[in-house]
Amino acid sequence: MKIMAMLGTCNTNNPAVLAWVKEMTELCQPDRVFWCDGSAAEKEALTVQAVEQGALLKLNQDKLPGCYYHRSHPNDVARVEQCTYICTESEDEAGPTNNWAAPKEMKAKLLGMARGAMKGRTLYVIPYLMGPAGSPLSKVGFELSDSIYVVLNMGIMTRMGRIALDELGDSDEFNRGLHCMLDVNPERRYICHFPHENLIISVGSAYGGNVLLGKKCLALRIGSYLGRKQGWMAEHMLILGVESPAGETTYVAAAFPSACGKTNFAMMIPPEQFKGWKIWTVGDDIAWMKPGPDGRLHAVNPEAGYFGVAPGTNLKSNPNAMRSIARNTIYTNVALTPDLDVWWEGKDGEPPAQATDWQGRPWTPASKDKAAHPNSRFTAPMVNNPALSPEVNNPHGVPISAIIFGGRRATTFPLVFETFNWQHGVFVGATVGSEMTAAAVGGLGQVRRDPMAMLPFCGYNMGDYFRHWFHMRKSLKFPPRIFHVNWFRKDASGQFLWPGFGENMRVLKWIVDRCHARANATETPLGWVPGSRDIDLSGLDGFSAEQLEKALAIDVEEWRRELLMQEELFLKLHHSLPKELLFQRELLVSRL
Ligand code: GTP
Ligand code: SPV
Ligand code: MN
Repeated sequence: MKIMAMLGTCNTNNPAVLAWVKEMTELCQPDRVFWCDGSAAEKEALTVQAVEQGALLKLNQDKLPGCYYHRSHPNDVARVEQCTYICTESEDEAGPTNNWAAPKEMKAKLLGMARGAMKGRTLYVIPYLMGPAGSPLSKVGFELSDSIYVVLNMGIMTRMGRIALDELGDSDEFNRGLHCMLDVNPERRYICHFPHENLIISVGSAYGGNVLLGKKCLALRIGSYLGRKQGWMAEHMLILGVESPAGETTYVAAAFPSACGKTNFAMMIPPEQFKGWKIWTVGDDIAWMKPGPDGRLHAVNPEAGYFGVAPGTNLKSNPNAMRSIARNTIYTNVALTPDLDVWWEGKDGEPPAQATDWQGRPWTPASKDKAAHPNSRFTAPMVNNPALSPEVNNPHGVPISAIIFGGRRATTFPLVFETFNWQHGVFVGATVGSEMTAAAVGGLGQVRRDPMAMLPFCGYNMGDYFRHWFHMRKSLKFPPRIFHVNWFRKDASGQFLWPGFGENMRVLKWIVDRCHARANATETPLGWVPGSRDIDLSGLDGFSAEQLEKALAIDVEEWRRELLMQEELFLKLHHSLPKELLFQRELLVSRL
C-alpha cells in the first residue's frame, strides 16, 4: 500500500493523527490514501477525477462557472433519524429522544462492516477546522472517507486541509470520523456517535448530514455533548447581524427546525421601505455560543459554506442565495436542463419544456413527479454571499442580543411574541412543535415536538440539555431576550397569512427594537405581542392591519389542544425533566 501526499505537503507529524489514520487504513484496506491539503490545485485535480468517475457532472460553465452536479442514490436523499445513534456508556445518558446502542457492541459491528470496505478504492484523509482560526470555540476534526463527493463538499463546508493541521499542532484533541459508503444500502446504514471518545462512524450513506461529518454529527451532536461539559452551547441556529440606518448592528440567533427557513432568514434582504437597514449573514445553520468576558453570549458559525435547500429558492424569495450559488457550487438532486443548467420547483422563470429529473429520468412540465427532489440541495462557499458578515472570521464571535425560536405551524402560534424572561424562553424553546419536512426521511407534514430544533441533533439526554440551558443563564450578565416566530400560519383557505421571506424584516425590526427597549408590546398569556401598529407595514401592498391581527391572534381553544400535545414530550422525558419546565407549564396554564 502506498501512502500518497499528492499535490501538496499536507503531511503531519502529529503522532495521534498518524496512528489513527494507520489503524483505519489497515482496517479499511484502501488501494490508495490521499491526504487533503485544501489547496485550489488539489480541488481542481479532484474535481477532474470526480467527473471522470461520474460522481460529478460538469454544468454549463458559461451560465454556472465552477459548478457541478451530483445525483445521490434514490434511497439516500435525506438524513435518516432511525439509523442515527448516540452510543454513550449508559442508555440514560442518550435519553429517550435518541436511539442508543452500547458503544462496545456498536463499534465492533461498524468496524466489522468497515473491514476491507475500501478495497479498490481511495481513502481520503480530510483534516478540517470548524470555526474561525484561533477561536477558543473552534474544533479540529479528521474525516476519513471513501467518497470524493464528500471531500469536495467538505472543502466548501469547512476550513479544510493545512489550516486544520496548523490549528491542531501536536494536540491529540480532535474528532475522529470514519465514513464508508459501502453499497449505499439502507439496511446497512448507521450514523453513530461515540461522545466519550469524540468519535463518529458513518456507514452506508453518501448524502448530506449523514456523511459531511463536521456538520450535524460533530458541530451539533458531539458539539452539544462537549458544550454541556465545557460550559458552552452547540445549537441548530442561524446567526445574523441587523444594521440600522444609524450604523448600529444587533446580532440575533434563530433556531428553526430543518427546512423551516434558517437559510432564508439569515440572508434576507429588507424590503425597499427599510432604507438603510441591512442584514449580514454570520451563519445559516449552526451556532457555537459561549459567554464572553463582557457577560454576553458570543456566537461563531463553525461552518464555511451553505448546504441549503434548493426548491423554493429564487431571486424574489432569496436573492443572496441565488448569488451565492451562481459559481463554485455543487448541486445535488436538482433537475438538469438540456443545456446543462439546473432547475427546481420554485426557481425563477418558466419550468423548462424538458429536463432530466433528480433520478435521471426524462421530465416535462406535464410529469406528475417533481423534477427536483424536495430535499435537493446546493453546497456553496460562504464567501459567495454578498451579505456575508465581516465578523464571520472573528475568533471571539458576535454578541447575541436575541434568540428566536420558530416552527412550521399552520395554526395556534402567532406571528411573533417575546417571552417574559430566560426561564420562560427556555420553556418556549423546549416545547417547539413543527410540521415534519423532507430534510429527514418519514412523517412529512405531521406536527412533532422538536425542542430548540434540536430533536435530531442533541447528543445527550434532552432533559439534561434543558437543564444546561437553564444553567447557562448563570454565566450571562446580559442574557439575550428570547422570542418565538411562526411564518407558516395559514388561513381557512390554506393560504399563508404572512408573506414571509424579505417581509420578515418587519418582524425582525420589532424584535431588534425590543432588544433596545424602543418598541411597544401588549402582555398576553403567551408573552409580549406587538399590536398591529407596532409592526411597520408601510409599502406592503394588499396586506391590511386586519390580516396582521389575524396572524398575531391567540386562540385559547387552540392553546388548550397545544398544551395537551406538549404534554407528550413532558411524559416522554418525565424522568429527566427539569422542575423549572413544569413550573413554567403551570404558569402558562394559569395565564390561559
Ligand atoms: P435546513 O438547511 O434543512 O436546516 O433548512 P433551513 O431552516 O435553512 O430552511 P430554508 O431557509 O432552506 O427554507 C426551507 C423552505 O422553507 C424553503 O422551501 C423556503 O422557500 C421555505 N421558507 C423559508 N422562509 C419562508 C417564509 O418566510 N415563509 C414561507 N411561507 N416559506 C418560507
Ligand atoms: C438539516 O436537515 O437540518 C440540514 C440538512 O441542514 S443536513 O445537512 O442533511 O442535515
Ligand atoms: Mn439544518
